Amino acid sequence: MIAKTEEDFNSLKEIGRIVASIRDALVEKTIPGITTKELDTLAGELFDKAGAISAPKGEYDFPGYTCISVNEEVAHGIPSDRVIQEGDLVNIDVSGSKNGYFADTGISFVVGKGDEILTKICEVAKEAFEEGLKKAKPGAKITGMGKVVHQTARKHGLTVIMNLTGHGIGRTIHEAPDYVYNYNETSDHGILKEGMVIAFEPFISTKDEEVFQLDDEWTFVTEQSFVAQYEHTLIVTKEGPIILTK
Ligand code: M2C
Ligand code: CO
Ligand code: CO
Repeated sequence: MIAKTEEDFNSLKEIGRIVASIRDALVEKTIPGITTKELDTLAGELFDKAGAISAPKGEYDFPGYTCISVNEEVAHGIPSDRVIQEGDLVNIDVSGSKNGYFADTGISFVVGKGDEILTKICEVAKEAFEEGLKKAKPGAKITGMGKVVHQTARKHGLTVIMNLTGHGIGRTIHEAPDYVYNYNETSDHGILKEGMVIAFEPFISTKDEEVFQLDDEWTFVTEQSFVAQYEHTLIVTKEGPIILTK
């Protein structure tokens, strides 16, 4: 969507704060011994308390309030009896709506002490996000954000997942612009506009550049790589991007 009115800005900020606070609560609770289902149940309670609706559940009938992906799972992990272990790479992705406005945020992190490479991809995902953010200006090419994400990954000897992208958001979870690539997609001529609301989500990979879906029809995995995501919803403005999900 293109945010224009006071109501647009205030309502987007409200749902942005809600999904960010649920994300932070789940990250804090992610300790060895807890199951991903227990984390998701907490998210359900927090959505209710905030008078908000989970986007995966509400829009796609996803079997969970949030997507929680562990180790080999890249995204759309289904909350389950899987028990979190020390050293696990975990991604918590929280998206939801209130009063018809949507926001989306996600973060990958390592539980306790883990392999150096896992910490590295999480740090690079954040760095790639921050570099991309510098390109989020009205009038600029959307794919300019992805170009620097890819450059940042390569600078660290890493790469990106080509078939997972950011997206427009606002009045629903996934809307125009359909793709905010994580590389320079030369066929994409989309331009960032004043007030445009996007979810920007670099996916940084140790090697593979594609994900595929498991038979559960949700979970995205790679052949043999680890992947970290870092996602925020933002409004593009000439004064600089407004991050709604800090
Ligand atoms: O938009 C995402 O960040 C998720 C969608 C949840 S709906 C099941 N919030 C995303 C991540 C990976 C792939 C596609 N979309
Ligand atoms: Co998300
Ligand atoms: Co998203």
